[in-house]
Amino acid sequence: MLRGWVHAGLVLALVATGCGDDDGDGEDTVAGDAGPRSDGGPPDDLGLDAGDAGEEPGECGLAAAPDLALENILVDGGAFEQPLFATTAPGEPDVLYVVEKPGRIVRVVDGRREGTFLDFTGQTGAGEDLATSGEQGLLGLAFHPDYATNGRFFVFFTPSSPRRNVVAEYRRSADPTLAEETEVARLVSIEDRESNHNGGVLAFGPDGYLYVGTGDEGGGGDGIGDGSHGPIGNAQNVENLFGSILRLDVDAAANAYASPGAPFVAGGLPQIWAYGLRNPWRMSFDDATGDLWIGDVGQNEVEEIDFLPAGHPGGANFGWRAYEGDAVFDDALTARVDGAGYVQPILSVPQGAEDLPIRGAGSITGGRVYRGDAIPGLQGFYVYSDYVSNDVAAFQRCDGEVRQHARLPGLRMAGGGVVSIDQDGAGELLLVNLNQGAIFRVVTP
Ligand SMILES: [Ca+2]
Ligand SMILES: [Ca+2]
Repeated sequence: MLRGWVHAGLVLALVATGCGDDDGDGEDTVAGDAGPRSDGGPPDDLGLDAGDAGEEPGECGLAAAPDLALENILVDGGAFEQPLFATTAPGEPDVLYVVEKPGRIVRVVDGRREGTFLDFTGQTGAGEDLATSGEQGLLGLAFHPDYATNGRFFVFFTPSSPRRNVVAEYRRSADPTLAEETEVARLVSIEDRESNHNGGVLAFGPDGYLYVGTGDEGGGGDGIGDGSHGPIGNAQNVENLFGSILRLDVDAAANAYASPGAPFVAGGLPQIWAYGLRNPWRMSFDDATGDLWIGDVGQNEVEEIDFLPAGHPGGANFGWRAYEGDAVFDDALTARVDGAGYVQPILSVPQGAEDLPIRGAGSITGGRVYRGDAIPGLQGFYVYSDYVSNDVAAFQRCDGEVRQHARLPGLRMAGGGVVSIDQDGAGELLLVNLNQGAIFRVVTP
């Protein structure tokens, strides 16, 4: 069966990826109605009008996506070792920092690997061994908005023995091409019984807070089969940090890094900004609007993209494990979730379907809204992909809905492998391909 093939293929393909479902148990089948819900529209319970953020006048002009092509960022035939993410640091627009899963951050200058900025391949800066199998390793990186002057940056990684999901602060050394080896502070440390679903994405929001994506701990079905994640699963439980978007004030160590205005100060943990996520492997802020986009990897049926407008008051519930994309997964929890700030996906992508812009989806890679200058026709498009698919696609959000949704054939990647859609110092898009050990810039042909 196609779905079984996709799932089995995913288990094999994800030996070295940080996303997707590798529980492989095959038992956590979808319960209840898998039919479509009334999705595609804006969340209607946010206390905000759908059109009040994220849409400048004229963005509903709905031009079709332009023709595009790929250009390897390395000009010397070099490669990366299991690259997961690329970004730039404030004040250094011409330097790319690339996260390699085995435990390195490497600097790329003028299309060449210049050297290793931070190295966890021996031990972390706190003297731990790094777990690197499967979805574990050095997963995320975010530079402080004032990095140019304060040298502060943050990493997400998975130490072993005992396994944890950690967010820690590091600093640039006196030599700007090297980080200090010693950890400065540990902001988050979550004990984690399962090697998969570790989230791993970090991003500073326009409010200056650090946002962190965490997975539902792992296994499959958020523990629905054996109750190991509690009666409502980890993602719906706001008394633990799993399955959430955390929002941290990196200067508030005395308050567990909780940010002012956090939605769960009472009746939950103050670091949680949003919850109900399975494995938010990628999220990004729209540089022009401040809107938040999240890609959440599905179980056996549906991948999803989630959207929160800038200015959202917090507390959004994205539905897992009651819902998997637009399908019911655990019908015992739907009534509870429907009454708790449920925000439906802006886009649901059925796994394995061949008649969609992303064909054969199995592990979505949330992307970002293009705000660069080099490709005017792509302005305002949200570009995303899927680790298992060979396709990259884009759409515009117009009147709260998905419009001009189309495959970008020039960006097709035989063998799949896109794990991140990032940007360089000029705002041009970068596609990080784990399978190829390569990063490509999106250009016009
Ligand atoms: Ca885990
Ligand atoms: Ca939780």
